[in-house]
Amino acid sequence: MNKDLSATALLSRPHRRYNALTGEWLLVSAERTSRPWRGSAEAPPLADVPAYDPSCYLCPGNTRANGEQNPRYESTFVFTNDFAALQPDSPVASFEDGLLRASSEQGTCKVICFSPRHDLTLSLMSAAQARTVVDLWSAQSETLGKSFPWVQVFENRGSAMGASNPHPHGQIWAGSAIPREGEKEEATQRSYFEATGRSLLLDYAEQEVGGPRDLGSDDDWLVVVPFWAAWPFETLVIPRRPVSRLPELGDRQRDLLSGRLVELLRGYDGLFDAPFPYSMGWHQAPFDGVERPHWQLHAHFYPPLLHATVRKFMVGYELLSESQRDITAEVAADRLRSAIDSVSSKLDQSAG
Ligand code: H2U
Ligand code: ZN
Repeated sequence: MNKDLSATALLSRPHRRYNALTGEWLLVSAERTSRPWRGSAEAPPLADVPAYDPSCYLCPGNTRANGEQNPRYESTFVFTNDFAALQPDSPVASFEDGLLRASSEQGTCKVICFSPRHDLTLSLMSAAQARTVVDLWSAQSETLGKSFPWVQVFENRGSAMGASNPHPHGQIWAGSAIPREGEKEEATQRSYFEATGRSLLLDYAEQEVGGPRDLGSDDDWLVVVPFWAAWPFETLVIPRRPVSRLPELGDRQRDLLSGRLVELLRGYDGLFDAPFPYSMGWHQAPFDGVERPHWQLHAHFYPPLLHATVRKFMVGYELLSESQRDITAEVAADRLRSAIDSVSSKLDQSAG
């Protein structure tokens, strides 16, 4: 087996890659991006977002859709989603009739505002400001984990990803069942740990550090375009020491993470010189009191754009057969790394 990817014909020809974290394969059709595109174009993101918007339901002091008034918060702010998809008092029940099965689900949905400023996205924050968001994710995970085993922290950024409002915010949905993605990652990490005695993602991180898909690493963190990325500029953020859940992160890990996140997000915004849409979220071990040494905390970033105004659609083949991407993970990593470097050098110049 050849251990040097660039010495194979794979990089320039259609091939499949294995996603070790989900156990699924995907198709990589390198150099397919030159095909003509006459489909839909994404609207350019809103310019000139004000620091306060009197019509925003997340700004401090404003009234939400259910008539409640937000406090005049000065840092972060959390409230229960007024249109929650999960309810804590959903009655416990189950149903089975041959192949038909259903079971009730209990949970809660929180909306988490990252800043009182309507215009201060994570990518525009200083590392110290981003740290308040890291602390918020952790504290909310700890609290919600006392009542529900699955705590899904996420952010939809930009209208292309369905965000309803530019005010910097994320969501947390906590529920009683381990959902599909959690189950897949539980199975792959567990079987790797049982076979080797090691953590799948820690081993993966060590293999990627300093390599062609590494976008930035330090003693505690790796930001990488995963070898098996499906979305064009997908990234994975992995702690380099064993950590199962967000609340376990120490002070230094949180500081370094805040810096890495801001660096990555500025690179994303720099790529097409516009606020970059994405869905991101943390995968952490279930909060069910069970020891899960195989589980490694990590964040996924799934941005939809292939070009400034062209999005990747996960449609026909992707829906019916398997995920497919047009540029290799290595090309995407080169472009993202250049964007990160050029934003950093501009910041250095303006500071100096
Ligand atoms: P998204 O932008 O990712 O959709 O998140 C915003 C959430 O805020 C959305 O789930 C909730 C919506 O239900 N929301 C409220 O809870 N109260 C409001 O007044 C408006 C929106
Ligand atoms: Zn994951």
